[in-house]
Amino acid sequence: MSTQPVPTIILFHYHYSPYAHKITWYLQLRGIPYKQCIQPPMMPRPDLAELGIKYRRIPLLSIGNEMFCDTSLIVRVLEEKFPKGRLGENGDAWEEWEAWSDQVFPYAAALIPSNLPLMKDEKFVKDREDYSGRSYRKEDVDAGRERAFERVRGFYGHTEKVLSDDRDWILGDKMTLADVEAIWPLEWLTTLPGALDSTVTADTYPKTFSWVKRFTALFPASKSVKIPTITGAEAKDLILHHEQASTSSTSDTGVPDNDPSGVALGEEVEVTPVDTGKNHPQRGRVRALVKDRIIIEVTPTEACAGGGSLKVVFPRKGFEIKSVNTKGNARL
Ligand SMILES: N[C@@H](CCC(=O)N[C@@H](CS)C(=O)NCC(=O)O)C(=O)O
Repeated sequence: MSTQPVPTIILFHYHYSPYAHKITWYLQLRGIPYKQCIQPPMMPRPDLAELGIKYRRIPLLSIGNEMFCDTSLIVRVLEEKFPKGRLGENGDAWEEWEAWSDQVFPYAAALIPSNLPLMKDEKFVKDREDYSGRSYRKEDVDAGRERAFERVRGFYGHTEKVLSDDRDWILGDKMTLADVEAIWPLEWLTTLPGALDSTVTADTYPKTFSWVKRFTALFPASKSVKIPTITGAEAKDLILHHEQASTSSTSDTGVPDNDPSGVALGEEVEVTPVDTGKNHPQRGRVRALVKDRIIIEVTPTEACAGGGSLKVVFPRKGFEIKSVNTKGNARL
């Protein structure tokens, strides 16, 4: 029996996305080889559009010809595909931390100082309003800051309490997936000049700041980490490449009769996140609906020689699936 080659893994991200940090850290901690395709920090993202991807959030991760959306799914898929030495091996306590940091993020993002050059860029402001559905105008950001800060102090207080028995890591002596899941928004804030003030420092939350230091020390200096970077055209070619497509790993097809979505196999649908990025639904044909995943087939705008499509996979949690036809009829 021939050994199946490991399909190429490509991370689509930009360097200052804290959600992307969760995945780059995970990949590096696991020693999983991957390539990266760097994306602009705001829309449009032609590399993704070329692949037929309308979903706007970052990061995305492709494995072979499957594109996985949302970090909750990406982490689960990597844990499944690389089970030996997985970081979530000691039960599912990490899932609480995953939900916790999703809660932290909007408050952390509300602390991006309004005087940063990016926040004065009208294009960025509009882009983030489209993404978040909330105002990024200076006066609104400034007005919401203290309330957000109060919550953020509560989040640092929470980790401080958990670490108060002098444990090194969130679940005890060992660094686990819970640390990766919990740390990314807190670490991000410590790197954003002007986001925090003297109420959140290594003096006020010493255990948390030491934990962040301990965690980031696990990684070599970023300059010495050479992640191969590829262009959008190279990524497209790798994803749609015929042999790669045949190493497909999401073997599920089909839709159970009693699926609550009411959509059928092969039907054209739109998949949309329920929280942010709602203005960018992803279209495709239903290939499978399983307990925790939505798998649709997407045909790129101008496929490479030999044609090809890709499977785009979403978690069910946090996403809505709707038939395009039903939507069409509803509009009549
Ligand atoms: N639930 C999503 C959230 C991802 C997310 O919100 N990412 C931010 C970047 S940290 C984003 O997409 N911002 C808007 C953009 O870059 O288009 C996930 O876990 O992947």
